[in-house]
Amino acid sequence: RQVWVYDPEAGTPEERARAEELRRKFAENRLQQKHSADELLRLQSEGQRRSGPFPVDKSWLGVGGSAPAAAETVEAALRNGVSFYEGLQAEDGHWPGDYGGPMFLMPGMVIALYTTGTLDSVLSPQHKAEMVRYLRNHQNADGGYGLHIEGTSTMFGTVLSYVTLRLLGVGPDDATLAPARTWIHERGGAHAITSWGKFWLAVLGVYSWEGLNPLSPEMWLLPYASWTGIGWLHPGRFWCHCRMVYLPMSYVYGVRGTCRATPLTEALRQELYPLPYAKIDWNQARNLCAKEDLYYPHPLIQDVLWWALYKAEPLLLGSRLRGAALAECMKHIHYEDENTRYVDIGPVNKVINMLACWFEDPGSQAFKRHLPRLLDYLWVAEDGMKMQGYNGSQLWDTAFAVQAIASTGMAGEFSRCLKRAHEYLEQSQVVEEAQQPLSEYYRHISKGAWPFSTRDHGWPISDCSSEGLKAALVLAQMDPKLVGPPIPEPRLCDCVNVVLSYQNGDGGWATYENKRSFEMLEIINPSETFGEIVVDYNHVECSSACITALTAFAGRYPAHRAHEIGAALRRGIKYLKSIQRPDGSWYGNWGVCFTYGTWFGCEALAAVGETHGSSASARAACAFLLQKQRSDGGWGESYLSCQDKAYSQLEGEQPHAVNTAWAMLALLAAGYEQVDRKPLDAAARCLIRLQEESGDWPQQHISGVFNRNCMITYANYRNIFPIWALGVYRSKVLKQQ
Ligand code: LAN
Repeated sequence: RQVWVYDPEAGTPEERARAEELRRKFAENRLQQKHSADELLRLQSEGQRRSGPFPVDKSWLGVGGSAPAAAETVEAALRNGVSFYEGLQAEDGHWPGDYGGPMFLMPGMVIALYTTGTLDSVLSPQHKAEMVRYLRNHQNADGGYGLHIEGTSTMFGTVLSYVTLRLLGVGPDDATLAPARTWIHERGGAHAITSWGKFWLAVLGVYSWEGLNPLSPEMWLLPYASWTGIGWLHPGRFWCHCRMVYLPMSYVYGVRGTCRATPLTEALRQELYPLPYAKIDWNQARNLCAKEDLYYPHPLIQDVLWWALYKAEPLLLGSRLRGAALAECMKHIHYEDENTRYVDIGPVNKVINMLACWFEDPGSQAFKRHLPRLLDYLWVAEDGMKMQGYNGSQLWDTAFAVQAIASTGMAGEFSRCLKRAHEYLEQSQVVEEAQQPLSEYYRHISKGAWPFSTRDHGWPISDCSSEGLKAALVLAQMDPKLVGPPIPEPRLCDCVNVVLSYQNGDGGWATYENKRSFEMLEIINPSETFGEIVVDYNHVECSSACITALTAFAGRYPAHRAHEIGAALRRGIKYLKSIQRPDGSWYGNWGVCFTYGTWFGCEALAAVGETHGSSASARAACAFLLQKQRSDGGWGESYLSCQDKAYSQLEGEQPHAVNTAWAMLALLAAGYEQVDRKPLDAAARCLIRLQEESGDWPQQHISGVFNRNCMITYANYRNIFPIWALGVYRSKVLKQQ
């Protein structure tokens, strides 16, 4: 658990002054990036975004002054990089890091705390001060707030940040709030917020429940079986994050769970709208959404569906059927809470589950158990306190870090660090199933899996299991005297069992579960701001991670389920080739973006022996990456790639260390050094130039994404991937000299 506790006595006055100084520097750096984000809109309209090929000066391809970095320089950069990174490791072996980014999470927590009357008992004055600092830091120049820290202003971000600051005690005439309010009013008012925003405002009592499209809890009473036809619409078939968010939302909607009226909620009813509250047309507001927020507009069929449910709602409200539906919802909410030790699958259902437990019974044990686990989601960084996208990225970062450090060939030197990471891996594997019967709760098997964060959280994920398995296998090959005892074989076999179970009929792998419905179901995605949330889709990342884990495992334990693994690999590779884009790239779903996806694509091909020399697919991928390489040797992809699904780089930006590392790793996996090492030499030099004296790399633009449109910070990536890329470069290119 990563829990922040304020200690007024911590550090000497000098240390505190230094920390303040660092914080100022970091915040300024963030804000500079913010300004470039504000310019996005202008740049977009001026057509200054480019997707290459770039008219680059590739003079570095020649000789003079561009000789490859000397082996000693690379070695020193690596040693410096790993020893700095080792300093960030926690005692239990993982690497704590900022997992913030989205701007719509903390408001949910603050509204839930305010509603349940626990704001002051859960958050200390220092928590609140840091939250206010964060919200001040991330305001855009136009007064609004984005969906995420680098995004252009949206109604969702602006209204929720406004409300949060007010609940945290900031007055309406404050220099941050006045321009935010103007931003809202100029666009018609807070009723043009997205549907999730409408939900939060309704809970707080500053928006009418009449203004929501129905979140009918009755959907949980539909039959699940597909032969019934309607069974395809059962929430048990949704992507687990979508299912787990709409579950407590529909409970709270179904009971119209609302905060008591207070002078502050009264004031907000006046501040949020440019017209009198009583004059708002709620029926019309149901489908109102500011154009700034609209990423996935409702198809017509949805409007028809919501209209029908809206008409049915007065009959359902308070009925016996509603009672049965609500009981079914609470059954699933309690199950989720208990099976994640009240952490819950993510930040959104965490706070809404807590609210549901409170509305069910304010004095309940369930509600009390929720409270301390809120702190797992909070994180203080140089820009203030934020709510993170998960309870951390502990396992994920640790699994990558192990592979990165192992690639440097300096394991002996850093064995203490690897040993601790090894212990963390061992401790965080999920060793038992969730409570039975799994199928009644729509849960996939977990035993043997690795989670994204911690064992307490415990939801299994295909690629986290695979990266965990690969890290365990790498460590198992090292001297146990140095890195500790290997994880026993039966536990690795359990993991393989999970990984195999995740493969879908079409050969691909999705995230937490098998694909349970059709892409077509996306037409009922009501979220406006998020794309592709209804179905657990296959992804290049998950598929590649599973393929590379299975090949690594088969290399060490060739007899175990050999036939099945062989067949899974063949189907998996075929699937991956089918989703490679005509330009040779893969679209990355969880990182920015084509450099990330293409790295995974190349790793999977390499795992089955397909490289530049032998595979057209690998050659196409290399050609794509080389075409995007900048004249400074690096790569720098903008997050706009993710939303637009087209490679995007902004004019005037620095090369990005993480993109550069991904592209290098991809080229190295494809064996491009055997064709021409010069692009790799230039990329390595670029990474070394970007490295700071301390051995750290700068935190540049945001690197992670989900559901196409929302970005998320992976602070550890700035260290892990440059180390990994230079490590592989050193062993594959320099050692071959
Ligand atoms: C994550 C975090 C980890 C991520 C990887 C393992 C990196 C990826 O390869 C598979 C998908 C997964 C597990 C993932 C899915 C979506 C998550 C859970 C997140 C990005 C963290 C936050 C996000 C969650 C959906 C945020 C809440 C928002 C909703 C739209 C429900």
